[in-house]
Amino acid sequence: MKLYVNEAATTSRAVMAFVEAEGIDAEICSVDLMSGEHHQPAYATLNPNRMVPALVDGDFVLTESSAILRYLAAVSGSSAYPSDARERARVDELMAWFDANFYKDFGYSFVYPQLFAHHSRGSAEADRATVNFGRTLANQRLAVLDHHYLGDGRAFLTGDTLTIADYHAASILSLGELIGCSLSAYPRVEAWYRRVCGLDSWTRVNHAFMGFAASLANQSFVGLS
Ligand SMILES: N[C@@H](CCC(=O)N[C@@H](CS)C(=O)NCC(=O)O)C(=O)O
Repeated sequence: MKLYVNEAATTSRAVMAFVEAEGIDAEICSVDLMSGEHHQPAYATLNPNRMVPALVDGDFVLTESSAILRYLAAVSGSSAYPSDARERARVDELMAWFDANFYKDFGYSFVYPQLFAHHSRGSAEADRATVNFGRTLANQRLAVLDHHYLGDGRAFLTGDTLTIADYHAASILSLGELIGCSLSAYPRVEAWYRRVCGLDSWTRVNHAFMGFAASLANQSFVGLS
């Protein structure tokens, strides 16, 4: 199996941490997003969306990090994607929520427009409006995560055991590290996030990302409050 990733990229890190934690035999193939390697035919043929990650298992090519996590959990028989229908549905619910709601607002409207020129909405005014809109929605989402999904003080997103939803979600939330985002208004979210960050597998795959975050530490960004 070959797993195409960028070591600092959000959705790549979730899959890499899971592969590392489960000891899954996958060759990690690095794709350089900064030089545009994902736009070159070799990679763009594999994933016409020109995004990482992508998994190649023989003649089977799979994109979308959440689908890759589910596939890897299935082929490795990992209990991190439970077989019980309701437990599995809860994991799917959280992954869908993070993909469709949280990543859109927190990542694409709040964090990315502050960092990357290709996420600009075309003018400084439009960028400011986007970031303000994203901040409002990100705070609403974090409040739901804090009070509802994690509201009973559970250790992980769907209960007391770690699942692929935790890898997926923590990698998206970790984007806040790039803009020095404080989670202090959301203590259950912060405690859960720190718990995932404390996993050996997480620490091992996040060196490049934390280096990137450190390189931005002197810049000022719009925060959550
Ligand atoms: N929904 C996709 C999103 C993948 C994604 O956003 N990948 C980013 C890195 S985190 C990427 O490849 N970006 C390339 C670019 O922005 O040009 C997934 O979960 O795999």
